[in-house]
Amino acid sequence: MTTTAAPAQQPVATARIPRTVRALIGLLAATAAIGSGQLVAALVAPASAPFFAVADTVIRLSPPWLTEFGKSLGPVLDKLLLQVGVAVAVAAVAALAGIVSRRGPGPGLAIIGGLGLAGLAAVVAAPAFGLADLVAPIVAAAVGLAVFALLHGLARTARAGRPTGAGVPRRALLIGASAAVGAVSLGAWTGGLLLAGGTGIEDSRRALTARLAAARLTERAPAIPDGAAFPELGTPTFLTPNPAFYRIDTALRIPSTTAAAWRMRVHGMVERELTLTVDDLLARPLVERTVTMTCVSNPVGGDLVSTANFVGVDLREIFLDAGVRPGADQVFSTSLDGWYTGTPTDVVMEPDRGAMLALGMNGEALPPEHGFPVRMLVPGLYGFVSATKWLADIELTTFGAKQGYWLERRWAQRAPIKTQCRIDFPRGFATVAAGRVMVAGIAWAQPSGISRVEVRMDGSPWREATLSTEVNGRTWRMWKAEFDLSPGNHTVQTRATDMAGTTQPETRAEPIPDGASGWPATIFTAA
Ligand SMILES: Nc1nc2c(c(=O)[nH]1)N[C@H]1C(S)=C(S)[C@@H](COP(=O)(O)O)O[C@H]1N2
Ligand SMILES: [Mo]
Repeated sequence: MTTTAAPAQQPVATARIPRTVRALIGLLAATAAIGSGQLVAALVAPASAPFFAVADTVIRLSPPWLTEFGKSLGPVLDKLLLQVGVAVAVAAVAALAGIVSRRGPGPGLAIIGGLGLAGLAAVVAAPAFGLADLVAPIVAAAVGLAVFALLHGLARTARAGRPTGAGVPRRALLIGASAAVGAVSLGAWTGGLLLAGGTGIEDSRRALTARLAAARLTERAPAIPDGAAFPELGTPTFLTPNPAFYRIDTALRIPSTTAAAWRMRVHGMVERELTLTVDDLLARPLVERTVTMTCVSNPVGGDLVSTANFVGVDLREIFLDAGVRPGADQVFSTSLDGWYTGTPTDVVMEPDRGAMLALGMNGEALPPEHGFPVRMLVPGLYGFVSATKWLADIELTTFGAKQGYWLERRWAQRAPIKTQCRIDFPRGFATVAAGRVMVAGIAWAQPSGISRVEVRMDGSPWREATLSTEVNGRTWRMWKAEFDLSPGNHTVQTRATDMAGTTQPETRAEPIPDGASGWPATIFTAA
């Protein structure tokens, strides 16, 4: 920077601010806006932080190639990368706002205002929008505009070199103000994140867990019998502990709606619109069902499959109360974080299907990451067309009228879970002791159940495996088969058959569009 001339004579309004300083002013304004938005949201309405609302909107609007790329990164890295991406984009626009404001702050204010409007629009468009949600984006926009105007003004007069009335050099004032704005903004940002990520719903979860424990169930899941699983042989335990239950979703932040605040409309093509609260659900007959859930993205041999005892209400009964109009072939459900999917109405209405609105999972209220306070569950359908977490709304409609999030991204409309099995022992490329080897694994064929699992070693004839004690058709079933193995490399292969006698096809298919198929195989060594 050169400050050799006598700038005191220069008129304030025409003083030039160096480009990097201008860019920095834009960045500080955006940081102040995001930080204040985060803090105010945490204090007023946690779901209304404009930065997250914009990132959620990106998820809602992103094209198939982007979501598939995201999924390939896994459930943590994809979300981190998305947030970094949105932050970089906002930073670029904010820097531009500063750069284009060569003389007056007008152009930059217009751009910062535009960012503010984008945040506001994203918050308003969120599925669970309420009036209180307006506060954070409005405060954020106002703070962003004010910081931009203030720092831009200071920078112009700093270049003009005039001292302040108090004798403080303008330049020092600009640097001090910028540092203060930066520090306060980052503080507000972190504070807001910590507050929102804290124990907001833990009290509510604890209270709901206690109410579920005290509730009388009209349908109890029978105790899991001994011999339902072979964990000593390498299979999973029959019930998956909640922390180990697989997790798949597009949610950047876990919605923090408490059980007391939760309410959901059942509307659309129904005779009687219903508005349900958690109290309403607890006043209905409560059922407990053991269900195995799986994700359509689970590859052959994959681990996106888990089992739990779910407690909740029967979804068919609710729809019978609402009166589903003829032609309403789609149950369109939306979550508090803005995800949405369509479930075939005829499947939900099957008397024996066991579709439910679940509140409890393995003896506690739903864990936050598995849908607290209420999620949907339809045994036998992949999660992406049935298992909406953080349920916000159910509309009876037609498949012609609207499409679910993954259907828009080329995944299937109807997606029954394919009969499948997995080899858990031996692990691929493992070395086991030669001689007697017990091969073991799991199989599932919801809703009918597994009637047979066959195993073959090194291409020899199929042998029928021993099945574990059956729990119900909606759950996985374990299998085991003993072989006498000579030292060397071996390949073991399996195939499962459902209760109707249909064996899973050998044809390999990738998960997209409606689930992976093919006989699993494992290569290992006996030594
Ligand atoms: N709100 C919401 N619900 C959702 C999803 C989501 O992205 N958002 N993903 C679905 C998918 S693809 C699956 S497989 C299941 C996974 O449920 P889990 O994470 O409890 O295992 O949730 C379903 N429900
Ligand atoms: Mo899924």
